[in-house]
Amino acid sequence: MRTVLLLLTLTSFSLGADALGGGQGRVDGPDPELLLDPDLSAVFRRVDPRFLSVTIDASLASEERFMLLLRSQKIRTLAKALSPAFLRFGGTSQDFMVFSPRRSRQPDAGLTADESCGDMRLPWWLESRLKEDWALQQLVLVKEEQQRKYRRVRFTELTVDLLHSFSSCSGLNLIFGLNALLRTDDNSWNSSNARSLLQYCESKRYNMSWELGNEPNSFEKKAGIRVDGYQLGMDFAHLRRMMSESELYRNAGLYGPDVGQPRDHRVDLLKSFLQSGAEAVDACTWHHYYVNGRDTSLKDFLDPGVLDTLALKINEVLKTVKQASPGKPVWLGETSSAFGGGAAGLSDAFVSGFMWLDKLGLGARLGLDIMMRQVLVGSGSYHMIDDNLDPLPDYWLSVLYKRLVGPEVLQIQAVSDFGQSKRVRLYLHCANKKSYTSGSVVLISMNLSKKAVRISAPALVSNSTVDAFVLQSDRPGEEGLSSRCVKLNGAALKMVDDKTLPDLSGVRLRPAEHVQLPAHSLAFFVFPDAKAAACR
Ligand SMILES: *[C@@H]1O[C@H](CO)[C@@H](O)[C@H](O)[C@H]1NC(C)=O
Ligand SMILES: *[C@@H]1O[C@H](CO)[C@@H](O)[C@H](O)[C@H]1NC(C)=O
Ligand SMILES: *[C@@H]1O[C@H](CO)[C@@H](O)[C@H](O)[C@H]1NC(C)=O
Ligand SMILES: CC(=O)N[C@H]1CO[C@H](CO)[C@@H](O)[C@@H]1O
Repeated sequence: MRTVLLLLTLTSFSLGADALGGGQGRVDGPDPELLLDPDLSAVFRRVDPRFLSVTIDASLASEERFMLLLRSQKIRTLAKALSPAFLRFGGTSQDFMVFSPRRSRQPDAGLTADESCGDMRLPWWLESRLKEDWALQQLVLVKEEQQRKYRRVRFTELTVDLLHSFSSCSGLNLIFGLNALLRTDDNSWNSSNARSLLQYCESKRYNMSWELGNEPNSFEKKAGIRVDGYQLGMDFAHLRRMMSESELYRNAGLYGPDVGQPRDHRVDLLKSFLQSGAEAVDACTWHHYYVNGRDTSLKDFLDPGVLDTLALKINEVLKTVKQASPGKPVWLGETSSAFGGGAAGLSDAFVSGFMWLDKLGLGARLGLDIMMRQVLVGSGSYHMIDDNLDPLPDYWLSVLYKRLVGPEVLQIQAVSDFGQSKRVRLYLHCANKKSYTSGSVVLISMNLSKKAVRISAPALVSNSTVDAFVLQSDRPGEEGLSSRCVKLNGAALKMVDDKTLPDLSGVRLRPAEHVQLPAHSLAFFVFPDAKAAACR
């Protein structure tokens, strides 16, 4: 069985709709069809098992005490469920941060990093105080960003200690973004501060990897300093030499240049960076946002045309890297829906999931190896965990993705006779072997439209059970799209307590039943009996 035809029938037929909370009236006339042609015989491409990764914006260290939020029991529970993944600490403020060690180890009540992963965490009163203060701090940060006035931020051992203990206790691999705007008189990178940070981290045996500079294409706008790509590549080579002198960091990862998405002169910057820096980096990183958070709308978030713009950007970056440095992995080093901190009411709402899930599907299929989501927690409204440290819809979507989706991407073609398939978006992977037996596949699907869709997949479904995981807003209609609460198969998702996630199991549909994709929904359909040769 090399290729199996799947039949997607788009109707309002409502069998199974109760279980999934969908279901609309019947319509007359012939049903439009979408024919799917998956290739289950071979792996099309393979991504890193940490494909879905996350970031924490360096602005969390704008006052060092906010880093203590990373000791919250709730954040640790939530982060652990995303392992394996990278945790990137970086962003605009990284290029204004200077390591200023305290050296002395005076115990400053509450202001020390716990090295163990045990139960002792942040006292509740301190957590609630920090959450309140952080909400105010964000207003200050937004203002600074608007005026492009960035303060130099000094950080001590505490920031790295907390980052390291948070990431290692949660099973995440830490990437620390170094300041590239410390320059010498001849405009090369002044590495002396980074050297002292690396020495400290080595003395603590912290296993971590590194980056240098964030969005160098806008250094001039942010700091009045112009650094061309070729010089930046030389700076990376310098950092790589420094790392190779360290026993611990000799084989550690170095990623860059974290350039903004292709536009204006950015591709030239990337090209000249690769001339001098390609050999120094283990992966070439760039950033992507679909829209500007200040002037976007609900319509953009559901617009297949907007989602499709990502493919052009990915292909342009892949082509550039392939020419200069064939075989070099390409990563999205920072990415989300809307730049400028996100769009409140959209980036933090159910509707954000369409951009996030489509990005995960498209990125894996087109050739990216890692995607780092801006942000896990902290700045802006594109966070996965809100300011009260409660998970938002994109968090739940990410946890399900981690549990269900394996790194093997399979090919799936869609042929329609009605030319409207852009609003139903589909991707196919092997199912995650930690959750399902080998041979299982998972269909990732989205319906951006208002009406319900029936998926009838004879070859896979009629002889196989299906585990359905359908995510919908807790409220119907347009209004539901901006909800911050999401339902899985009809039940609202909520932590049981600070240490426990809710049950995230699917609805098992019997063979021969049809699976259903309600309006405005995101879904994973796992076919445990698919016996896909590619997934054995
Ligand atoms: C160190 O971190 C890297 C990822 O950054 C990981 O692959 C490796 O297994 C880690 N090594 C140890 C000894 O934990
Ligand atoms: C680099 O920075 C350090 C610390 O600010 C300073 O002492 C040193 O002179 C600088 N080196 C160069 C070459 O500019
Ligand atoms: C599905 O099951 C039917 C009846 O058991 C069988 O005739 C058919 O060949 C099976 N199809 C596939 C694709 O395995
Ligand atoms: C299908 C689609 O494009 N999304 C669909 C989801 O709901 C209804 C189903 O037909 C369609 O009109 C939309 O096209």
